[in-house]
Amino acid sequence: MQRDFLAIIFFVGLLINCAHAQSFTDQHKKEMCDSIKTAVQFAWDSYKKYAWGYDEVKPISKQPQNWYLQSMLMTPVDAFDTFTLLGMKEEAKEAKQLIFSQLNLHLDQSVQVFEITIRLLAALQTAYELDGDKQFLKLAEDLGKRLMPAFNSPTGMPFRFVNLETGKTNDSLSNPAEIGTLTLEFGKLSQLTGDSAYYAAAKKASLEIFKRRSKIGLPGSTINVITGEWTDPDSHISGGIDSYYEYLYKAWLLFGDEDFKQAWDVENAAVKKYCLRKEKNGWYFTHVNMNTGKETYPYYGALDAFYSGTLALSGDVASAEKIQQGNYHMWTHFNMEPEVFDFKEDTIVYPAYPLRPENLESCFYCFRFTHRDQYLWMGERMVKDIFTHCKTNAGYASIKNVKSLEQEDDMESFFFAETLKYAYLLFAPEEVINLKELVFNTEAHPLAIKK
Ligand code: DMJ
Repeated sequence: MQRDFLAIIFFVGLLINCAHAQSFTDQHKKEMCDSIKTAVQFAWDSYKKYAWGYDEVKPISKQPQNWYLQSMLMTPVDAFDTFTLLGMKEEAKEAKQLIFSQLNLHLDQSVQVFEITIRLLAALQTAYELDGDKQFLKLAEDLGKRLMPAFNSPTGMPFRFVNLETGKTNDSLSNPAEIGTLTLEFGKLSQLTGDSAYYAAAKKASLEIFKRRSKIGLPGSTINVITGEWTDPDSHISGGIDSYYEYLYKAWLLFGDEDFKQAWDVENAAVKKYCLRKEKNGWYFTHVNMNTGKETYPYYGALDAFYSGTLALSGDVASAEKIQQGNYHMWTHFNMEPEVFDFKEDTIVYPAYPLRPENLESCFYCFRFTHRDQYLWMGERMVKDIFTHCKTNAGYASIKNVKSLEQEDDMESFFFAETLKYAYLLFAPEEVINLKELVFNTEAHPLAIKK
């Protein structure tokens, strides 16, 4: 009798579980969207209260902070299109007024070309395409012109830093991501202004990396933009190389440029041949020597998680799903995902979680291309973990250590631009974003595909 009773309880439990795994109701999706909007609102209110006019708010000490000597309004510029897509009109208006009244590009300071391009140049162009106000385009063009001297190297690959007032460049040791992640933004600027020089410079830079791939097809981690020599042969898909791959495919999507499609096909095949590892918890990418293909470290991390999304977008949904399985394991195995982990030992190598978006980004793409509710459940778990562990009295904090869940006094602008945007889009009605009509840059700013 007792055994029958236990069997019934087990069976009912199983049914509830299955139902849970299968259906995610519209009401539930709406609740998720509402809770994400509330989070955006709360984080923005903190910025307004404690850091108005600065780059970012520090969410624990409630202090403002700038990247450089003067503010470049990182948070409001990066966040504007998130407000717009989420239908937060008042917040979009506040950010727009702040940008138009205070964004000053006459800066006699050296800035990082990659970061300023993916966050500001892209965001200003998206703002123009979404909002239609020409002032956004004027700012984007001004910024693009000021960044252009960066490409004045013997190889055409940009220096890492450029002074926005004088055009003086510095730091010749760069990497494929910082060199190859400019094509969408500079290409869009060419489309919007009619000046082809922007796209030509960024395209050349990216293809200079491609040209220098090893015999087995892989790039290294560090390259000298003056000599064109690799100075670090470690090859992987992580930070420093990641968005070089992402932009090969996306430049093809946005501009229909065959050169990029060919480069993507070659690079993606090499990465899958030499770096992909099929493990029991999912698929991961490892680090190898670019010349021999020999494994250096079986390390994978939060940044690497983007590749699943790019593969789904490129049509390889089967691989994307296996990689996303690995991404989710990386998230759930340690409270939240660590920056780097050893996927063979299942141990943490670097324990921080700085509010990164890539895992949610790939979850979004996997959902869009499969419509499997499992990705909504995955996303819900990640979003809830962020809300539970990262919330402070003044926004959302990075995590110093995912084991102890100790917080760190930092809220990067990509939390607004990417993490919260992909989280929202995962649950939102699909009409909000049509993937056939736009391409997200690496900071999640959607750029329109020209018909
Ligand atoms: C963002 O600035 C971009 O996604 C970039 O490509 C990688 N790092 C952050 C988010 O993690």
